[in-house]
Amino acid sequence: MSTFIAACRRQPVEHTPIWIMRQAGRYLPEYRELRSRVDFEALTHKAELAAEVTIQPLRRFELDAAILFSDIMTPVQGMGVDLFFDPGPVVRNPIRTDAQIDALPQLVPERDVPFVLESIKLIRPELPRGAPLIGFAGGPFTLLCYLVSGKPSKEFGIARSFLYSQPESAERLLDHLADAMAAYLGAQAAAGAQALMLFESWAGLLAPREFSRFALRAVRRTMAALRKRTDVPLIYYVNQGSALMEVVADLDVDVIGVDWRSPLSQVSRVLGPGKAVQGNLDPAALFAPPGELERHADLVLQEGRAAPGHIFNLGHGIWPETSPDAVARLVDHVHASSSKGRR
Ligand code: 1CP
Repeated sequence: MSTFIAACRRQPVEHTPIWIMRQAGRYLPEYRELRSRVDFEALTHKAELAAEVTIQPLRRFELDAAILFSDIMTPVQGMGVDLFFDPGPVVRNPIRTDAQIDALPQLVPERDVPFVLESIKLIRPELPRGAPLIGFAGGPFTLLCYLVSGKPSKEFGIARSFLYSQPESAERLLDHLADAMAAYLGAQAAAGAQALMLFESWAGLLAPREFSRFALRAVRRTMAALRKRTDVPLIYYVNQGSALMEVVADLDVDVIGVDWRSPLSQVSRVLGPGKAVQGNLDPAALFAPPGELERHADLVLQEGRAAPGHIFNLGHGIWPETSPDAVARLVDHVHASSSKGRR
């Protein structure tokens, strides 16, 4: 079994596995080169190109997992929502009425996003070192943020006020997205994805009560459906979720991913012995001078030893300005340092 899957399952590992959120993308010269010729949507819609971009970071670095190159809005496009990327997702007609919610079709992945499943099949045999492939989707609430607000935003005020002004409509939309993402992730596992991750990038916008009522209720629905369908590890990434750990502790997933704001030992204490943790170096730490970066990585490794399983990662996506050399040093250091201090 790969170190990544073993750590997800809270089993002993010979070194702490590491992968990097947004590892395929704009900080890599080979991605920028391809991207200068092909627009982002074409990259995500052409199975061969998405497969190539997925594999790029694993050729350069000894990463322990690959993540499918796609976007959280790709299945939403597959449901017929008209949107474009600039560079974040922009929805031409934001969804704010019951009529729009009721008109959303259910996602049939094999019909609506066949290129995603095709790229998974192309990627699997090409991955170096037998690295496992992570499939992913956006958390229903994070998708709602983009669908209702219509574009990226710091506070997503329009989406958040929607929860208060039209709570029942919000729940209907979330249920629909929860079912669509269960179908989408289930199809990814069937096509060969070896772990599934749900990104709740905007979890931290909500207080625990609203997070539970809206975001978590929908995620439970997705994860419960997936547990019936597949036995691959399930990961829930909760960005800016320090105040939300108590309420996610009883979610039926294998791994909780967190940002850099709380130490992993503290996160794990709240989550308990049934959850592995993933994270949580500040993406800004990759700008520290050599020696310092390694010291910051060691602090994360040390915190992670308090958890029953630890997958090293950044606390959020890598910045486009990051030097690939810093990534190489980080990956090699995490492997060397964690195999010395074996658990
Ligand atoms: O110009 C370009 O090349 C497009 C930039 C880009 C890229 C490289 C976008 C638009 N999406 C992606 C790929 C992507 N998106 C991946 C695969 C790459 C990898 O991880 O290796 C993944 C997993 C995502 C997921 C994603 N998209 C999230 C969740 C993760 C996170 O960072 O929080 C979110 C919130 C999005 C929305 C989105 N799509 C693109 C951008 C620039 C954004 C963020 C917009 C915002 O700030 O609100």
